[in-house]
Amino acid sequence: MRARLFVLISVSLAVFGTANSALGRGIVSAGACSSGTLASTATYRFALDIGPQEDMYLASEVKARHLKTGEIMLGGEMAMIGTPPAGTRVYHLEVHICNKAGAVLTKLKPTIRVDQAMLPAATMVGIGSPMSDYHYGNDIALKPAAKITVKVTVKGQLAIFHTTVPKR
Ligand SMILES: [Cu+2]
Repeated sequence: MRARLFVLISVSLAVFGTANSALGRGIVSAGACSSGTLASTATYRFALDIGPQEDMYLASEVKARHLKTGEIMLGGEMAMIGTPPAGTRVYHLEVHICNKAGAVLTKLKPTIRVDQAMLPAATMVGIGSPMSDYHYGNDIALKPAAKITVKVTVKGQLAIFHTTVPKR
């Protein structure tokens, strides 16, 4: 969902197309850390988004199968959820991390905790999205409409989000 939104917003960025060369430094984008649930720390800005489950693929699969939707896994591991526990649904939780100027930061090693449970922070970008969609997160089973606390730590800086899981 978010990925598609970024395709619309960032068409001009996508035209540059130099996705890989943009890795490892800040990628300026108008909106990456300004929509969703926001938080900031001394040197970072964060945007948390919880949406529907996403299909995640390796870059090689995306190329070989000409996939147009889902997300490319750039690092880390996909959470294997199987059948979600009773009363929960599988969502996709993603955190965009920017510097104070709003440039998306890649290759950080954040820890993400959802109500104290660790969520493996894989790195991803939506298929067809510019690198400004780069984010950290994973699929996770959550209770629809539940109030949750998400804590993201980067280089000793803690951002705390209080948010509500979407109903669906
Ligand atoms: Cu993702």
